[in-house]
Amino acid sequence: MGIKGLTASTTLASTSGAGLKVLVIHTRWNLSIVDTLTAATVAKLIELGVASSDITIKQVPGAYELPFAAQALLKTGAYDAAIAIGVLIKGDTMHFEYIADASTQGLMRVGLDAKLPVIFGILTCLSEEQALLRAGLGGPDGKSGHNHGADWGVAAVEMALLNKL
Ligand code: DLZ
Repeated sequence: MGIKGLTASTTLASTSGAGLKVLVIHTRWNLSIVDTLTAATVAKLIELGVASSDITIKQVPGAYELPFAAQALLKTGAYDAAIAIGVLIKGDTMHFEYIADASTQGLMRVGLDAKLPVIFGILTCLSEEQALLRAGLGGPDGKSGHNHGADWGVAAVEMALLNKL
C-alpha cells in the first residue's frame, strides 16, 4: 500500500493513445514470464486507445540485444515510442551485472539519440520468484504480485504524447 499519487500507476486519466505507433521488443530468454509481461503491455496500450494495428511486436534473443534492436527499428521513423521487455535473473556469475548495466545504459542512449521514448521494461531480479511476482505470476496460486507490463504501456503513451507537445 503506497501513498496515493506517489505509487506506480497503471491509470492515465483523460489521455488517448489513438494514432500513436508503438514498437514492443521482447526477449526470448525467460519467455514464459516475458510473454505475460508483453501481453499486459499490449493490453494496456489498447485500453489507452492505441490501435492494435499500430502496435508492432518484435523479438530478440536476450536483454543484451534489446538496445541494438531498438536503435535499428526506431531509425526507420515508423514509431512514436518503443518498449523493451526482458527478464534478467541473477545466476552464479557476473553475467547478470554486465547485461543489466549494458542494456540499461544502451536503452537510455538509444532513446536520447533517437529523441524518442524508450521504455525500460527489463526486470532485473535476484530470483525467479521475484520475477514471477513482478509479472503477476507469483505465490502458490501463480497469480500474486503485480504485472509491470501494464505500467510500461502507460509510460509509453504518456511519454509519446509528451514528446509531441
Ligand atoms: C547469457 C544470458 C544470461 C546468462 N541470462 C540472461 C537472462 O537472464 N535474461 C536475458 O534476457 N538474457 C540472458 N542472457 C542472454 C544475453 O542477454 C544475450 O542474449 C547473449 O549474451 C548473446 O548476446
